[in-house]
Amino acid sequence: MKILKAKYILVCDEEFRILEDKAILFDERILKIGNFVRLIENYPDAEIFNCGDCVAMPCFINPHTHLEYSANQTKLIFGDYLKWVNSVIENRSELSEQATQKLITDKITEMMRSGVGTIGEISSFGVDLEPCVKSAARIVYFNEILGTNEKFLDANWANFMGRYKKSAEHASKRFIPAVSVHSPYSTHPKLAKKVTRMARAIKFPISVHFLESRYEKEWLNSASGGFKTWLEKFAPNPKPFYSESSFVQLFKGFKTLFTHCVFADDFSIFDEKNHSITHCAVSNRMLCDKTLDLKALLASGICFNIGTDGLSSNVSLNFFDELRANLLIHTEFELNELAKILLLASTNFAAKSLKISNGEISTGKLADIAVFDGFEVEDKNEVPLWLILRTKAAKFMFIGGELWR
Ligand code: MCF
Ligand code: FE
Repeated sequence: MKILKAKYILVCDEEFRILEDKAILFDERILKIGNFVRLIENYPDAEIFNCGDCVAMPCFINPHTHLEYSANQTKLIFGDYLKWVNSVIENRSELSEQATQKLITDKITEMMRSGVGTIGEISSFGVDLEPCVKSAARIVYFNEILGTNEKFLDANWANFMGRYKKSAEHASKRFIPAVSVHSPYSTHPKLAKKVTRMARAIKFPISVHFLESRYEKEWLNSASGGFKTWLEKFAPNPKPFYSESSFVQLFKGFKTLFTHCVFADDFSIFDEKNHSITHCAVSNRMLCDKTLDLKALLASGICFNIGTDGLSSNVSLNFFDELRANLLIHTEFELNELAKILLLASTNFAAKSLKISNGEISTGKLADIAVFDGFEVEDKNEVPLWLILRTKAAKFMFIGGELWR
């Protein structure tokens, strides 16, 4: 057992409680929260971490990364989705070859140093499997499927199943195999339906990219625009496979993370119980000219979380860089209020989206706890904002109660 004392504990419950000068007793899970001295008296054998000046909170959950694209620096074209996706097709094999095990491991470590304890990795090729399995982080490993040409669907499925089965051999408390349907424009309904049949049996979460660009919206709603000519490269006479709502309907009743949704204008199409939106603010700024309507999303009651996306559409996997970008982009919110919302989305809400019992400092939850350097504040309600503005790295973390530094 361990006891951690902190100046401030951000509980990250729905009320966003902030505890002052309290301590947490935990092993793999959180056992008690209370008075430091009393906990030491009652549990004399516990290992003590007295971080009197520090801030403790649940580790961040980054539900959407593409580690296989970590070698990208300036190869991929930013500024326009169509130019970007063409540059991905041109460079993806070279980039995945350059994504060595060491590079991917270093990127996971970089994320963890910024307080991330759980990573949702979108795996397109499987080269990220070993570093993810070996990592000390909790990983939800989303094997991606895509393909539009009828001729190659069997081959696409076989390739996907090969990767999925390999990942399933490593399933553990820390490593959760799952699936990702790339997007409505890139994935034939025959493949998407097969995946949902599988998901029904295995009950893993699904991740999809959705409504990320104007091109996608135009394609789904009027079968025209830049995507038409682009998709002709892959299959003759392309037609949209879905409408916005028929695509969402495919995942009705399944725990699904819809990444981006920048061009969603009606959040009521989502299933409130099972669906969540993953917001990747920097990636959206890099690839299109609009950001998610966070106010409308909050009003809709659909759960949301914060992702960095990969270095394919970002320049940093440090979670604090992403949080700071969110603070700057979403000028429609009062700053301190937004800081709280962002921390909650990155912990409690993300845990709910992925169905993992962490993301909150409460009895019974997994002891995934990040500890950050403290600072002086007049009022404890300023802690969320200053934490995001001032922090680059965690001091140390516990994942499932095990110390990581
Ligand atoms: O999330 C960003 C932008 N949107 C879509 N896809 C990707 C992103 N970063 C990497 N990707 C990958 C995706 O997994 O790029 C490919 C897919 O394998 C694009 S489709 C040829
Ligand atoms: Fe992505």
